[in-house]
Amino acid sequence: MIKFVRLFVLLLLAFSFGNALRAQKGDKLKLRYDKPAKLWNEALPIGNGRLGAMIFGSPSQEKIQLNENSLWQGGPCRNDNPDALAALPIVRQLIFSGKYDEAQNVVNKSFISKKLQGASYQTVGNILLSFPNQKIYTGYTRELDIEKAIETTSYTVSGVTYKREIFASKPDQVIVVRLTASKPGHITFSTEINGSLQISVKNIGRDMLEQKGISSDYENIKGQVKFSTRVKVINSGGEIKGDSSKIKVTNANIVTIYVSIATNFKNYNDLSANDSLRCINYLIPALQKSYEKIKNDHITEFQKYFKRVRLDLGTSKASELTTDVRIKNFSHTFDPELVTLFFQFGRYLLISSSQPGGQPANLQGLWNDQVIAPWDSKYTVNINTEMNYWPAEITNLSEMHDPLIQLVKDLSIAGKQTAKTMYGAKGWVTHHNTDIWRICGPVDGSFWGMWPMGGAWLSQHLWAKYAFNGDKNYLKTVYPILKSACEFYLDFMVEEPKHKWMVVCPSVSPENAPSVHLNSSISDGTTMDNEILFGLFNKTIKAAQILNTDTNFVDSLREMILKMPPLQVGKNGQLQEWIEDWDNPKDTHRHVSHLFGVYPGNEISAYKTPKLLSAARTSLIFRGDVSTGWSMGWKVNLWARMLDGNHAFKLITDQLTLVDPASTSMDGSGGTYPNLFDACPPFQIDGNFGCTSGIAEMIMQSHDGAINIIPAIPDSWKSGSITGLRARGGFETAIYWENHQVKKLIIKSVLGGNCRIRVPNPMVLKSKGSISTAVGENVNSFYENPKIIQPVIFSQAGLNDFELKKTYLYDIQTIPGKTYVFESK
Ligand code: FUC
Repeated sequence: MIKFVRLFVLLLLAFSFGNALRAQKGDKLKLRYDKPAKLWNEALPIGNGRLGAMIFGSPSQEKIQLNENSLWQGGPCRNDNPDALAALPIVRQLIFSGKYDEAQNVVNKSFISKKLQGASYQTVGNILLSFPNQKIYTGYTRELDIEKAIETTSYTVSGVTYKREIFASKPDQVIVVRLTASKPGHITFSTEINGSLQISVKNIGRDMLEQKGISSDYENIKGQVKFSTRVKVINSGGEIKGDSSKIKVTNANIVTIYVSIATNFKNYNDLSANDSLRCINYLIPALQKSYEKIKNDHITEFQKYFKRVRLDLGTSKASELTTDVRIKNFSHTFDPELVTLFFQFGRYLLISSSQPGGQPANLQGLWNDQVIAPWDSKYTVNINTEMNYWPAEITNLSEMHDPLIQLVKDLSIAGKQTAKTMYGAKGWVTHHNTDIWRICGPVDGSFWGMWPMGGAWLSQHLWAKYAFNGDKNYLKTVYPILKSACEFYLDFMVEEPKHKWMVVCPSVSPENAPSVHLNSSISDGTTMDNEILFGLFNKTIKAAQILNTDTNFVDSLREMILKMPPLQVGKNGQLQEWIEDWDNPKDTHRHVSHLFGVYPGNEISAYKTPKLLSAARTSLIFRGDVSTGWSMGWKVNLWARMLDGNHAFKLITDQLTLVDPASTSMDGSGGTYPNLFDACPPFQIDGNFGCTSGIAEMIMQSHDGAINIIPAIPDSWKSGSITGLRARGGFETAIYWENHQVKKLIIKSVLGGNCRIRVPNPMVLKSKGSISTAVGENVNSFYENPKIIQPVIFSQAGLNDFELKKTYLYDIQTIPGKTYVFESK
């Protein structure tokens, strides 16, 4: 009997251990559903940076919606408005005499592009696989494994279990669909391809379809992006035949489908590639490889990036439910793994939509099923495009940053002509939108477009890549772009009459208008512009110093910084959004532009400028929490920088609010669609990326003189760990915390230099090296923060001191390539 009980206990243990393993392995990094997608916002995304697909997973008809990232409306073009040059002094005069409405009229007439408001990113079309007699099924599952980047659908019909496995391979540049069944001879279906831009579809032999198409016209520009798609079907067993633009497979055992797509796009000025040849050249080598090899190579390549970061915030039973239900339940259940999944999904999306050599992730990343997408799925550079890249460095995906760096390089060339034609200025400029043709002129109307700051913000990504990796050769290649961006503002900035400050004029605080002149947003010297330029000028100064060049130019930048408007705290104790105290405490506008200095900038921070951070906090409270998806994503980062983990978590909770997949209305409130895509609404990928970066900033920050470990952990993340986050100055971290105390910290130093850590509890160094309590400024130059101009604080502003929790600050001298292990004392 005793033996029997022992055996039973052992079996029970083995069983529960097995279950625990299953729960951990099976559910953690998967999006799971128990029904097919009816709508696009339920379908699941795969991508290899260039090719993207959304998979619906219906048993009787699989729909795979396709994208290729260079398929955009129109062709090479420019949209500068030359009338601006003569109108510039008039507009400035009107602004400086308070005639904002009149200034706005002139801007709309003479500055905003007369043609070409930006081209739309377009869909290739859909592959449809029609399976007869599969309307009634059981055991349906559909999942996206974001650790392997594979989508799987499985279900049972009449005792046969069918499985579809789909992925987009980076090494082999094709999308692969694998169909299997639990019994031989049961796979019967027909394949077709359609799309609004398609010109022709035909069969090539019995097992291939070829689709040809061209992008649509855009205003007066002819559609010139040609594309070719080939769908090759390989069956094992059964029969295959091609007929009337379809391929029919009957009674096969296994089927593999290879999808190759290519365009004639070489770069924004050149459409001379041969799309057909490219398409074949991608396909042929892929067909030489076995399915297993293509799949393994795909997983290896994807995991090279993905596995760099692991996050554990704890587990709960909630993760057993399907993803849509978990989003629905999130606000009232404890589901830390949904946060982990959402965080890692952002990294998955960046790896899948932004690969070196390709286009950067646009407003929808890589995924768009329309011919004219919402906001054309362009690059909105007054927040959205930059937000896409916030997770790139901190979450250890620096290579994924490269397409954005290339975009900035392109714009620095295209934008030179804009600077000259429109403003008679040196350097380069771009406004609030650009597209694959790298337009740089202002679009959409002055409310949005009259913002000559896109280049200045984007350029800071050039610096960010250096700040995390310290590669001086890289810095040398991007320095001329930083310099040329600064040259534009040195020429363009003008003295305003009241305080004699040098300002950007005309401009807007993105998409917002002061309540005092509601109908016009036009203004000068806005806080965001000043903060962006403070960042750009100081980063350029630093780059010049590192490269030992341009001392006179550095002096001119220094002089300009001293003449710019200081940060100002207004009568409500808030950080002013505009040059005058026009802020309305009831203004809940989605853009929080004036808080640029808190995040992504670092002009305002907890340890350096606590009073200003307190004013920024007041502004953030005025703006409220719930807003568009991307706005909430930004606020997660902002609350993290305000060291308030609970408020940051509140924003994550607001973001993880289930939005009806049918709701795409632009004035709905934001949240998350069932497929974990951010709902602005409509779908915009920026909110995904913003939240991923915000979660990282809650756990580790490196902008304020030290590597700050668990600076903004909410009460509910009592214990957890994260490995692989990167800090400025080439430090890679592994962080383990328990009961809100750092238990263990491992730091790998890539570049060497002083490593200053800020921790909530005393630590000791367990590995070789010496640790000391930090005093004075951090001598590591990556941690040197520029001095800010004395802010102007309204005398009765009633500013509170920013409350700082007790922390411990240590210094350790590091050697390149060495790892340092700290434990709690
Ligand atoms: C800006 C935002 C909108 C939207 C659009 C693409 O205009 O204000 O909310 O995100 O970009």
